[in-house]
Amino acid sequence: MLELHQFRHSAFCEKVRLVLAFKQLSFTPIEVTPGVGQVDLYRLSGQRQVPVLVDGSEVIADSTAIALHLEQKHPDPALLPSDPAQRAQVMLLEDWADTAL
Ligand SMILES: N[C@@H](CCC(=O)N[C@@H](CS)C(=O)NCC(=O)O)C(=O)O
Repeated sequence: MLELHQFRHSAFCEKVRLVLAFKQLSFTPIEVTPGVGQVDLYRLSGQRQVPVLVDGSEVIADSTAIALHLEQKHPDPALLPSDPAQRAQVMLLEDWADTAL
């Protein structure tokens, strides 16, 4: 069972929801209350930002780390091209989108 600790309106959480939908994975959304709810999030993940994915005994913070985790565990359908150069381009574009948009 996957749990996504999120702020519903966060773009980084939407990014993870899009990956989950693309891979047709069901999950339970856990809405984090800004401020006080982040104390529990810190206890869970060692940091205070959403999104955080709980996948069994694994706790993964950061939307890119979550996307890569899901890609590794559920490779089909693939998010990333198999060609290393194209894959690197995708990761560059993703980093640009995360930091510039
Ligand atoms: N690099 C992180 C950024 C996550 C992020 O900035 N989350 C914001 C919500 S959009 C957050 O949790 N802010 C609360 C805080 O910093 O206390 C990712 O990709 O997941």
